[in-house]
Amino acid sequence: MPLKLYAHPFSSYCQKVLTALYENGTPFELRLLAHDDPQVMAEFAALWPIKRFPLLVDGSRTVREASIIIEYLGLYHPGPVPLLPADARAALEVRGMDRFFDNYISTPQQRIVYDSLRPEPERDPRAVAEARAMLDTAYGWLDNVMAEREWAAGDTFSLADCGAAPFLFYADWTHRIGPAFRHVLAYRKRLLARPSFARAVDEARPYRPLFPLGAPDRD
Ligand SMILES: N[C@@H](CCC(=O)N[C@@H](CS)C(=O)NCC(=O)O)C(=O)O
Repeated sequence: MPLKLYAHPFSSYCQKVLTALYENGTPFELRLLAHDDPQVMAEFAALWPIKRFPLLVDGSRTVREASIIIEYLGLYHPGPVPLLPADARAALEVRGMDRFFDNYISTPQQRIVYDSLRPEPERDPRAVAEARAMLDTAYGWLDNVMAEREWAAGDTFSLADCGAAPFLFYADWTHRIGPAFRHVLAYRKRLLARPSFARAVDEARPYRPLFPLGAPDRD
């Protein structure tokens, strides 16, 4: 039975998992979450009432949360590119960077985008200002880290880079990464050149008009 991934190509968390799948050439069936396909939407809601995607189904097993899905793939469907080091101490650094990208790049980025989708009277300018400040702080911290590294956790592409790629991609669209953060900008460029992520970006191109803040004419 093929792996099934409930996902949407334009979603950052889905691109995180797609990047891991493409790194290893892992075959899977995409269950495209689209509002004009109520069957797939109903399947998804029944499997995961929290309704955050992506979601992986492997036979009778349902796997939630992008980072866990990537770790699961490494354990149950390993390919030529291990995305988590076998050494537990090295793995801790990868997981630490993975948490950084989820919590301090993606979370504030999503907050800004979700706020923009609300009707004007329901918007929260203070939360948006805090999210922008968090992104500036996170860019600054990451710039120091990436001054010394090729990939998020060192010399090897890992789980942390799978998340960094889409999160920095959309973070720059949402709250521009300024020229002062040159190591972050260079890292984002390396991520865009990585064939696995470049494929995810290409597959999502048709959906760019959906970006609520307006997709910039680059990347
Ligand atoms: N913690 C989840 C977050 C997933 C997430 O936020 N996915 C977004 C799409 S990028 C989503 O489900 N959005 C739908 C919504 O918020 O209703 C993970 O790591 O997989």
